[in-house]
Amino acid sequence: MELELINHNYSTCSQKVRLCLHEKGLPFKHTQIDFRAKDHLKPEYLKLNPNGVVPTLLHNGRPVIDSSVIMEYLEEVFPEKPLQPDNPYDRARMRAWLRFIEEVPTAAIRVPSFNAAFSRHYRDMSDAEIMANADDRPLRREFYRSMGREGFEDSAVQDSNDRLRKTVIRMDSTLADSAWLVGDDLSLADFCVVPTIDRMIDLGLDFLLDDAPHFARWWAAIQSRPAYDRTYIPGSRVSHVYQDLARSA
Ligand SMILES: N[C@@H](CCC(=O)N[C@@H](CS)C(=O)NCC(=O)O)C(=O)O
Repeated sequence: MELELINHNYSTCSQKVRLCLHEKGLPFKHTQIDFRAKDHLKPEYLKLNPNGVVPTLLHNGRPVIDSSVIMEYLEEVFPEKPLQPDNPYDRARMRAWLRFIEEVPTAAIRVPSFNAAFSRHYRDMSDAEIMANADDRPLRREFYRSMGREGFEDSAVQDSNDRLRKTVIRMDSTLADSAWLVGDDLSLADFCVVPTIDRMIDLGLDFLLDDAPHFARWWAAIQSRPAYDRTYIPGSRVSHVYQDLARSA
């Protein structure tokens, strides 16, 4: 197989790439790592991705890392069924969205995700174990240190909610004038933020999506893409794995 995606079903960064691969109709081998076994921190994986995170794309065996970089790489190598504008100015607008999404909502969603789902794995660790666990993470040492054993404090949760809400408002204002985040065509910018929105809903943060009618229309359009269903296979939501998070319909 020409393309292999080393990833995790419920990793939001992996979902960005899966959305693109499915939308572009590119077959790929789906290799899932085991986070609990720390597969992503083992020497053989760190040789491919020294950041110790997923996803990693292997293209004919060569690694490409970082989800947004992978998305743009796929555009360059497989330009059929494009997911980027054909002119430099609009591509710059798309990239500005990518950078904003990486810096603001992608970082913000980690706080409620860890508090609701993942921090439970650290609750019974000693201080030394907490520090050693944080020190193992090439990209996220400070993040794991500040989470500690109890999860993030209320002020961090509030700050994260504010950043998520500001993202929705900014999107709603853009989507008042265009079908997608960059003009009339779906692009990488839209797919970059989809996993954060899906995670917000999964965690019960959908109240942050209220009163945003243009955003609501966009979200319905995203959900009607076949690529969306093909990406959100069983195990792709934290509530599929941590069943105490599942809400009754
Ligand atoms: N900038 C990287 C970030 C990737 C990232 O943070 N991946 C998360 C899952 S969404 C991960 O592998 N976390 C592992 C960990 O926290 O140990 C990208 O976009 O690929």
